[in-house]
Amino acid sequence: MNHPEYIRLKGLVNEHLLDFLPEIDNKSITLYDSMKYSLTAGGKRLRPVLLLAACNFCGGDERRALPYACAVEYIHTYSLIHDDLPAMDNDDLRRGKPTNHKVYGEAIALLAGDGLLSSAFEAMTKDMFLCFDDPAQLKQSTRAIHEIAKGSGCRGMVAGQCADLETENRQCSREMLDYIHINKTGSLIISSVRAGAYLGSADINTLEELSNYAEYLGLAFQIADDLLDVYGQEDVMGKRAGVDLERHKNTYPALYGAEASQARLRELTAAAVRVMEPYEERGSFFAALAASLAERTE
Ligand code: GRG
Repeated sequence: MNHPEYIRLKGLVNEHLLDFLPEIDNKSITLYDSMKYSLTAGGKRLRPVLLLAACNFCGGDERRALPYACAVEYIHTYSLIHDDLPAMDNDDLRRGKPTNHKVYGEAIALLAGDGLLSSAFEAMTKDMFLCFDDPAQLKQSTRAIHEIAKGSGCRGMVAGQCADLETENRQCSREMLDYIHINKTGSLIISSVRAGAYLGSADINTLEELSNYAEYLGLAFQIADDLLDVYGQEDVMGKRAGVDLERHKNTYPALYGAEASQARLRELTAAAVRVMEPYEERGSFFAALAASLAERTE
């Protein structure tokens, strides 16, 4: 996305992405290198940008939210490393580079994912220690961490991934497909927005509206990803195209066809834009981000 605010927030995340990793002993240098390899391989940084933007939208301080933003990118990167492993999607290319296990081997790739996941919680709880004397901030911080734990775990991303693997090679219902998409992809996106809103001390109505926006965006994002797998260019995506079809994955285009998937994508992004319309200029970044998703696949 070319929106100046997206570029600015993405730049901030890239600049500070390694700052919140724990200091690692020299003897674990391979672990650190493999974590760093995947973190710095590129990526859109969508989830951390959303977290920072939601915090700003609610009047919070984006600098305070940075460890949380980087933490969600650690979690996202861990999920990609594990997803690429032979036991899951068995991919050779990610973010335009050889996947982690192709460079470091399967065992180290597993550990790099584990290391990134726990580093995320170390980074966020380290920030939480700094708020012990400020009950309001401590409350925001606890809520944000709980939100991210929930969205990335067995009530969110991990559950979605499990359902995705279990339904491979057999046709699943439309309800199940939505369950997979909403959990595997949507939940970390939703959690990122909600965590940012908590860190910005959102009131209940704003939290609700941002959550609605993120729900539309999360599902739209996965439908766009499904469509790109069929019609996207490998050099732009940084990964192999046509993989979903090869693996008999349940996707929107497979179940509904390309045209209906594109229509559903447009419906969802339009709904996300509508949620932000009453906020006028203040909501314009979120609206533009949602609109750009539909354009990505046209
Ligand atoms: C292994 C627990 C576990 C979960 C894996 C994220 C995920 C769940 C699997 C990756 C496979 C995939 C294509 C999932 C759909 C979500 C998605 C579109 C991921 C890619 O996110 P982007 O496009 O990637 O934001 P970048 O590289 O830009 O960060």
